[in-house]
Amino acid sequence: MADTTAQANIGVVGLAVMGSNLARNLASREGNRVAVYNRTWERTEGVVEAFPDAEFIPARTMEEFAASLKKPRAAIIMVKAGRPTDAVIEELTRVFEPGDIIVDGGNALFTDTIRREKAVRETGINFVGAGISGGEEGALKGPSIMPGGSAEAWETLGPIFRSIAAIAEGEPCVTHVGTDGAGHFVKMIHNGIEYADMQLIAEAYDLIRRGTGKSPAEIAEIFAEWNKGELESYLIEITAEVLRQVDAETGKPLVDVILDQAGAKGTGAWTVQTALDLGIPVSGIAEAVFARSLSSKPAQRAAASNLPGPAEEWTVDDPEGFIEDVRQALYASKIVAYSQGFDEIVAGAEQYGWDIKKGEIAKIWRGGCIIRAQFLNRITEAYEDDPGLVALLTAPYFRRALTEAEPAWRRVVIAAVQGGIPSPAFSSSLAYYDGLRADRLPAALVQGQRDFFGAHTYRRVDKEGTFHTLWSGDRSEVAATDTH
Ligand code: NBP
Repeated sequence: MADTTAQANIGVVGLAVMGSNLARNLASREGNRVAVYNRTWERTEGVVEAFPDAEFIPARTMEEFAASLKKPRAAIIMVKAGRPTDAVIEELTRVFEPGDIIVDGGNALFTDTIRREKAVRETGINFVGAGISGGEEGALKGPSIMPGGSAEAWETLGPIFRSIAAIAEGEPCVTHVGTDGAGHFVKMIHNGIEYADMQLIAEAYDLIRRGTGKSPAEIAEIFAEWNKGELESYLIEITAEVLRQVDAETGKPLVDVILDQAGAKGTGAWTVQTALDLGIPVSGIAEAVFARSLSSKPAQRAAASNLPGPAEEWTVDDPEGFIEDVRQALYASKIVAYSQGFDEIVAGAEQYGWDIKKGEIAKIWRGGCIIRAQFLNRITEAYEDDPGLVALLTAPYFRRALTEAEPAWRRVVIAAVQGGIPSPAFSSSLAYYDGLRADRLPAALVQGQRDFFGAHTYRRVDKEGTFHTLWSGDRSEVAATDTH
């Protein structure tokens, strides 16, 4: 294909809010020249006119777009996930050549990315699924980028992505995550952890408000204070901002005017669905997804609203002590949520054959993305100290943190139960912690039940083999049979 006009080293297809911001970010970095294409020309024209300094190279057709790109061509697709992505991939494969690179920067399901990579690879073109986190602002100023795909594609894309990624402690928040769907898989887990983190913060706020009677503005100050310590993170920071906000119309705290029905775009549900398939208990993330679902059932909530709760009005005796307990419970539950998320990364990497460096993932989440936090450095250190760590929460730093928080964590869950305050993420995280550290679990009884009704067999603690008991008839005559 003729490329006599080729000048751009990178192209962006799809110029809605994410695509145009990413294109502007790319154009603002030295060494980049950006070609842009959008299905509807008016949108392209609008973006080019609005940002003349970016010196975009606009294209009216895909052929023009391909001709404006230097070889190997590289284009980032930022269109609506799903069929639009497939449509654009089809058009690009028509005008691109072997060795060129198509990047899907949208929020694709990782199994779609695996499918697309396989299909595109057959044409000789590289396909890269890149998770991009940080919303509109991240796209413009520096996102956290989680690219999958081939090592060959990474050679071209690495310097470009490094030029636009967020910088955390001097390092760009991007790394080659692994082949095919690895990048979108890790982005999915990022979003799942984000759901858990947000739900935990919301529960902390609710407990403090209902337990101490403090106003949202007063609780905002508590979060601002917490943001100076080990909980320091973007989500804690914006929580303080949200709680401070006053509704211009009514003068009430805005949080009291917002309808309490949480929405979701689906990536949390994907994380949980995938975890179920992989057999990984991500209970903190699952409870967060379910809590949003429960909130969005107004008819059921109305019907249940007069069911009984605790007889007495619940308040705490020592508000300051309780607030500190909630802080510790939040930190402990957050450690559980991240530990579970990393368990899912390990299981996914094993299932799909990805060599994912866990410490690197924690590093690239330190800036640009929604779960950015100092805390992630501790995760990187834990995996650097012990790459084979079997459960993140057992690393020495987290073990110490959990040991310190454990009594407060229990007090908070007890208080929540007594007060009738729903705290599904706090309590399920504590249940997970207790389950993991238990010497014996009632799973033994479950195995007995399974063997009783379905002859599913069981293993014994005192010898090798699988066994089935003849349960029927006189229970005293049951016999164990070694089925080997
Ligand atoms: P949207 O998801 O709203 O998609 C709009 C873009 O898709 C427009 O450029 C539109 O072109 C194009 N498009 C559609 Br719709 N159907 C098309 C088709 N059949 N062929 C070609 N183009 C088509 O844009 P966005 O909010 O900027 O998000 C872009 C991607 O980034 C999505 O995958 C999203 O999930 C992901 N993402 C978004 C955020 C965020 O905070 N918004 C964060 C992280 C990732 P048109 O102008 O011709 O209609």
